[in-house]
Amino acid sequence: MIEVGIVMGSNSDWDVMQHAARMLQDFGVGYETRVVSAHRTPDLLFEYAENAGARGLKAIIAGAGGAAHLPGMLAAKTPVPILGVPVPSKYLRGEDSLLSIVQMPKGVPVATFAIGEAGAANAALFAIAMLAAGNPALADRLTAFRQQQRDTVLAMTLPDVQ
Ligand code: RP5
Repeated sequence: MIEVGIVMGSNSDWDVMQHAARMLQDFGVGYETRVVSAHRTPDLLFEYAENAGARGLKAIIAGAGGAAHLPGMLAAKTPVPILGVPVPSKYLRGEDSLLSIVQMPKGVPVATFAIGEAGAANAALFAIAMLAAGNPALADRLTAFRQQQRDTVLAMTLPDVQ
């Protein structure tokens, strides 16, 4: 069952967005991936957003760089929660992407994550947390993931001063 859509403005975003896909895969959450560009395929964007709810998507992770209008325009066209991932851009290193995604007008929210790989992975974890509210087995996997992170940090050691 596909519950999460991962969309991005270009296949050049995949290096970053694959971290969302990998996380969903690790948790056994069904997802799909698509290139949907706000500026270059606006009709496809509308079609994807308009059908998302009826197709059973519970969340859409949308990554874009530069003038990153994809997450906001999806949010304008569907009530399915949109999780926006700012992709690092060539000239402004993703600060443009971040501000384009986060500064939504009141009434049309996009949950906005960190620039780059951490944001993509965290968007997936956020979608997993939302789905876990109605899925005890998934909630258990999320708890185990958190415990594993905790144990990794507790086992960290630091070198002696040279
Ligand atoms: C955005 O423009 C995409 O999300 C991508 O981050 C950026 C550059 O796209 P390409 O020129 O690599 O196709 O729409």
